Amino acid sequence: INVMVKAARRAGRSLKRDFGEVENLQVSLKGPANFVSLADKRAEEMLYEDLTKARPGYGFLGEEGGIREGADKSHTWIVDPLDGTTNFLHGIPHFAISIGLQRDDTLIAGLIYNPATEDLYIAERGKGAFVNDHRLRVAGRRELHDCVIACGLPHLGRGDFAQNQREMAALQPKVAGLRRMGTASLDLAFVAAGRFDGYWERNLSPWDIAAGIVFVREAGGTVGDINGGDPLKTGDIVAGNEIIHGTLAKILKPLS
Ligand code: LIP
Repeated sequence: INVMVKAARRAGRSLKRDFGEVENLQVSLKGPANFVSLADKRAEEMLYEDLTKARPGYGFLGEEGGIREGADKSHTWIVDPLDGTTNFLHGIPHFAISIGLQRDDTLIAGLIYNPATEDLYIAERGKGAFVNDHRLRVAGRRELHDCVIACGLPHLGRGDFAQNQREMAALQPKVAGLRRMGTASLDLAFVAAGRFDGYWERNLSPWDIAAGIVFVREAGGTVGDINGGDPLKTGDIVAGNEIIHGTLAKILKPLS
């Protein structure tokens, strides 16, 4: 955790300097509406440098650089240097660095850091989840009609719009509110913090959710793939307390 915190703080200072400087960030497209900028690349290189210096053998899977193998085949950092790139480039201060640590097939630690608000979330398997030293606990609401549920929306070039419309039609009338914030790691951190009662999204990448999965579990919640598999492999995730997770999965699964 100390290694992760130190690395995230340095990369976070770099993101903070770059925030609001879009014209100097050489923004380009990786695919339709899939932006990357110098800010993402700089932050990822800093994280790679610091994390591999502290743990030389570990592998490193980053959103921008892909997989960089290490001698230690059992440990891998799973890193999104800038989750919520679109928010960042539009001056919306809701973005994060997300670092997960996997040992063999188990996620053992996570860090999510929003440099704009300086909220630092840390979680370690079996030791709990915290934001700025306050312990996190998922919300206890049991009925969907009391719940605020977060989601992701497909956008230009990515996702199944018809499926998303079926999901919206099924859920919108049943919940107290739906939210789309634009940063998957923070959506999961907010579920862990009990701010959102639940969350689902499809077509995500491992770096969007590796850290967040540890948070939901350590805050007493349930997180899985919509169809029951491993969300890290499928990218289709649903999270909440045990009851809300079950209710959401039951509604979403037949719409898959
Ligand atoms: C983004 C997510 C966002 C999701 C987008 C995208 P990026 O990550 O966190 O919530 O809806 O599809 O994957 O690309 O900004 O790191």
